[in-house]
Amino acid sequence: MTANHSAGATLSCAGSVLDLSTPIVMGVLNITPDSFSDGGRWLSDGRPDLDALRREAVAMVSAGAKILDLGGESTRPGAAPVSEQEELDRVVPVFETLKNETDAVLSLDSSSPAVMRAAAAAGAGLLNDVRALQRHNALEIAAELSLPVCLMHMQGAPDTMQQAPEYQDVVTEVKLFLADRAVACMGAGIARSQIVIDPGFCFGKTLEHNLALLAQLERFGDLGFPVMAGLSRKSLIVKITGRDLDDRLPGSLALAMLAAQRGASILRVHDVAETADVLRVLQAAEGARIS
Ligand code: 7PM
Repeated sequence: MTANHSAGATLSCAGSVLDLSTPIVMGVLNITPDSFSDGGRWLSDGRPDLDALRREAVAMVSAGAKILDLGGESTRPGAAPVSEQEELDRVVPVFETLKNETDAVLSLDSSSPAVMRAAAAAGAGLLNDVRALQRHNALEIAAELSLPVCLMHMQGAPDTMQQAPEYQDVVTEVKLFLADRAVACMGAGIARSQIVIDPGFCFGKTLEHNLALLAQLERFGDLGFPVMAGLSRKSLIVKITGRDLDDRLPGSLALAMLAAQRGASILRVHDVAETADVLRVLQAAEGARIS
């Protein structure tokens, strides 16, 4: 049974309303030179390749993506920090271009308040922060922008988070962190209905930690917020299957199915069409069981 705790939930994203009563797909467009899976694909000479991004965005939306996640800072392990100006130069032109190209919600993957403000002005409909709005002024700016926010858990920082991740009880600790950040958001004036939470797979987690979070993903639904899961092409697939980067699709699809069955409302993925088919099969199979 798909334990969708956000059944009936919707997310109001700057004029677009997302129906979260069944799991939806968020397509990933990393506008960075070094993101682990599509690094540099959307940049040429360090600048966004707007034609290539336009084509990919249209393709992702026609394949079923309801949200596109655009980020200018690679947050994979060991990633080099990027200046705020570089992040702005990468993402703002892309929002300005894509907002007229598709009716998908455009999500900003950033922790920088200045980038959030600029992206909102350029068409962002969702703020996705891997640091859960902990940077100075991030809470206040997010509240001022009145956009929905995704709060993700990360232990440590991208350049060191995978060296020695350690928890007493990873699920309880991650859940408590997200509950705490959600309370901080509501205290800053962000409506409860505008908050999404995300356990942050591979952000300061070993394979065992990631598998425990996936096994107990339904516990995050108890907090009453829609859950986002980003498992696509991540390192846990390599550790389980031994596959290299170009062959992580089967593992990614299996993880997407499991996350959806365990209550995830938003699946953050690189392979949109394939994941959309997985969700169609899941919903048909669950529908058969229910009826
Ligand atoms: C390691 C490998 C770290 C890949 C990060 C990545 C998430 C995200 C990213 C996630 C939310 C990549 C990702 N992952 N935002 N941004 N949840 N909310 O695809 O799991 O490069 S970055």
